[in-house]
Amino acid sequence: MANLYSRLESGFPQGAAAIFATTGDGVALTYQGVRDQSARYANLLQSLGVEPGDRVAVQASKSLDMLMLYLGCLRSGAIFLPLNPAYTAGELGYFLKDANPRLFVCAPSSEQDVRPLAVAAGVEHVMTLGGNGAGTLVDSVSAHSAEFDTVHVENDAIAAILYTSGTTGRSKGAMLSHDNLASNCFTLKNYWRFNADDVLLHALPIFHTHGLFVATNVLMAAGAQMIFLQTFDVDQVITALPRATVMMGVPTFYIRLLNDSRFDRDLVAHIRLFVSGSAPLSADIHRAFREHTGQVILERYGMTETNMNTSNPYEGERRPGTVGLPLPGVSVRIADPESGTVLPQGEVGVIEIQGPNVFKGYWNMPEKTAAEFRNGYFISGDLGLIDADGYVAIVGRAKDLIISGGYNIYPAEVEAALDEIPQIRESAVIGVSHPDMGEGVVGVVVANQAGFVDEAVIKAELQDQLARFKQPRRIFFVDELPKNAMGKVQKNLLRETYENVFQSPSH
Ligand code: MLC
Ligand code: AMP
Repeated sequence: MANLYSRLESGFPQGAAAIFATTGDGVALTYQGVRDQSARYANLLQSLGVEPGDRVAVQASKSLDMLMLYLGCLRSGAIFLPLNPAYTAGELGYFLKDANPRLFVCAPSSEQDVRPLAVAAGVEHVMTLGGNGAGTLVDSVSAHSAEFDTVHVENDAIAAILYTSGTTGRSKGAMLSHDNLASNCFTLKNYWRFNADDVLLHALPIFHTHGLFVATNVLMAAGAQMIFLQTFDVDQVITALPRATVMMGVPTFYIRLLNDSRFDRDLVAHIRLFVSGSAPLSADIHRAFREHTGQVILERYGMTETNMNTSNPYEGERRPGTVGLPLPGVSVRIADPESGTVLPQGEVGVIEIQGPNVFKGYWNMPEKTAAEFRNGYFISGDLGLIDADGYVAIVGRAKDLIISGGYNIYPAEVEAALDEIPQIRESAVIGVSHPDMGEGVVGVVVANQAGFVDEAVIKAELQDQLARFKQPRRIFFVDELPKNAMGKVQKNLLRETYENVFQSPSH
């Protein structure tokens, strides 16, 4: 029973009417519908010649069809490869070339633009999927049988590839096996007490670990149901909360809810669990949420490469400013960033992780994979400590990374795009405190021509180069960047200078 789908399906409720998901439009999909639709997708994939181990890349709006395609991939042994719809054509071209999928599914509205990229990358089939159930993928799938024998795969077989950017160089495809995903989802189901009576409010995107694996796999493992919202829309979330028992989100979700006058204690008195992750939840927001609602948010810590590593306890103290305890079966240690020596309890170092949750490596990048492991542990790049009670606290990052609204942005990538602009000589990109997104992106640039200070020109140049969420919200012009004796930009000084630029309400 190594196939993740088979393991999940063994927990599906038996009754024909058991609901899997309702959407914002009130449309419902039953668990029997999940069995049937995922079988149809698996059959469709086979009919297209998609073989076990082939990649199926998808860049489309969130939809239940996209989830059924994910399950169809699992069932047929194909590798599901979801991509953020915000990626530009240039970014997409790289992913298609690197992953070389057999099938690429895109939004109907972008087909004309992206088909040539897919053809250039040697992709055999291009199909379309709209958020509203339109497109050639959905048209084709209905002709296929709702019977499919889920294929047997080895535990180490790859179930999904998720791309993550790096501090240097190209994006890397993290390969997650059936076993990686299964082990983490059953651990979380038990740790967070998921059961068939739960109703999960799902407002996260499904092209990342959080919304796809943590939310959806755990839900299916428990045979629970979900309210499946297209995006985090505060009105829709407030309307849906009375029907939910659990919500998962990034800190921005909780910040936005706290800012809404309709969000109060009565609205959420029946909720049994609020989970936060993907970005730091400040101890202040944690406390404000508790004071306002009486609910104690459970914060957990994960990564694309490792799934979930630590979690505050379900019963027991959920400590603000910490990400809780290592999950059962997961080993977390704190090491000296340079030497790798394990540090004594209480000292700050780089967080390293080992366990069945840890990925199988980066697609086609054995050297990069090897460089991120030390003595069998994955080097997270997060700085933290473990307190006397075993709680892990993240105190910083050894990697130059910005997390905005739960999305990762690597300054090196944004700097490279800025440096391409003819008017710019050099640049430095930093993250500074943002009241809504946690961190906001700021570009500090030196112009080629004295007196050039046109922020709008620079922003316009970036428009087609980088996904919107990576683009600096503010650009500042300086005569020179502060550098140390080695010539390295002193980003800490820049962060101090620009620390308050997002504090006014207009940002
Ligand atoms: C959208 N925008 C963002 C952004 N999201 N900019 C920076 N950071 C973001 N996260 C852009 C939009 O394109 C828009 O551009 C402008 O910012 C304002 O958009 P908005 O309407 O305010 O944003 P919204 O659509 O509401 O999205 C915000 C959000 C969303 C927080 C709801 O980003 C989101 O769902 N984030 C969740 C990310 C996530 O799931 N992360 C998990 C990673 S897995 P314009 O053109 O209008 O200015 C992981 C492992 C783990 O990290 O541990 O879980
Ligand atoms: P990603 O590569 O998108 O999977 O992002 C993983 C990174 O998100 C981690 O390395 C952390 O830096 C960050 N992260 C995830 N959860 C938390 C959390 N609860 N607190 C602080 N940072 C987090």
